[in-house]
Amino acid sequence: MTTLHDYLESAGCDEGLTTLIELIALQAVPIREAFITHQSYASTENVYGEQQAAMDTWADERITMVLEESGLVRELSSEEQDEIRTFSDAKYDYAVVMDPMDGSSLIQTNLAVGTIVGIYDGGKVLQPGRHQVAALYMLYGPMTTLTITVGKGVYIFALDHTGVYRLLEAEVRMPEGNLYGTGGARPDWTDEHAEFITEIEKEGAKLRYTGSYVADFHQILKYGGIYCYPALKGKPDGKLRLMYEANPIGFIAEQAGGAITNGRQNLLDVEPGTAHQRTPIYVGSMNMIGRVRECFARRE
Ligand code: AFP
Repeated sequence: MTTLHDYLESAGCDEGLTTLIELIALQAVPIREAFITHQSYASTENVYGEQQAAMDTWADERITMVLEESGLVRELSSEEQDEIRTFSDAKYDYAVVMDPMDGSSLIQTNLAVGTIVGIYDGGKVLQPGRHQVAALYMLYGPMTTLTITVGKGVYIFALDHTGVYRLLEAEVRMPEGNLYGTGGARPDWTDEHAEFITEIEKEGAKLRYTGSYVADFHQILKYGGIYCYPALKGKPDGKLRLMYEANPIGFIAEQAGGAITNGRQNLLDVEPGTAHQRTPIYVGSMNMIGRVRECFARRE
């Protein structure tokens, strides 16, 4: 069965990118082990003022250390760190953005959480998402899976008991579908968002939302539909982050035949101003994204 290594070679990835992707993917092994010993919340807050789960800081420190030691990464920006890190000794020019532990508030409930990563060439993380050379996420569910694109379609691998990723699904296509998940409380939704949700609910869309973006998106990737975290009254940029959450998942969605938008613009085209900027997110099947665009255009 095709391994991740076989696939990256056949996709024409050079040695540096192959090594970097494999190194990141293999962090799933210690991360899975650490869940048992890092159940609690830490006493620290991240740059957004959110209390960090013990696994937020553990996974962040672990992946940061591994990337710094690898010599493959010149810049690193993590959702859990205030500043962009520069590794001046790096021999390669890759730049990495990451949400080391997405959905961490669900760890104590044993629901699926994940690690999201975007990789750029050229040594800089502040680039539009469209410039990513690879995007991936590990999903820690009943299986540990790696969903990846290197700009040549989307592939899903499963981690086996020997620590090898084996191909589970090639050339994944996101079907049209009618599942939806949305963040934010209904009284806080904007008029555009409320109208969109009301319309799709009337047409039979079915709610599926856990509060773990990576898990909720994976369901949309497999079954079709839409994941939304909208602008909220008083929070026009919503909650999720452009660089760590929107761009890697958006790249994967596009490569699977879906799309990502803030309602008015494809998020992969947004030039990031700062590493931690937030954005409203709508990501999913083409039919649903088309409906979002229509709803927003009607209110222009
Ligand atoms: P945590 O990593 O703090 O659990 O945040 C998760 C997240 O950024 C994203 O994974 C979820 O989709 C979203 O927040 C959930 O937010 P709500 O709790 O407001 O629904």
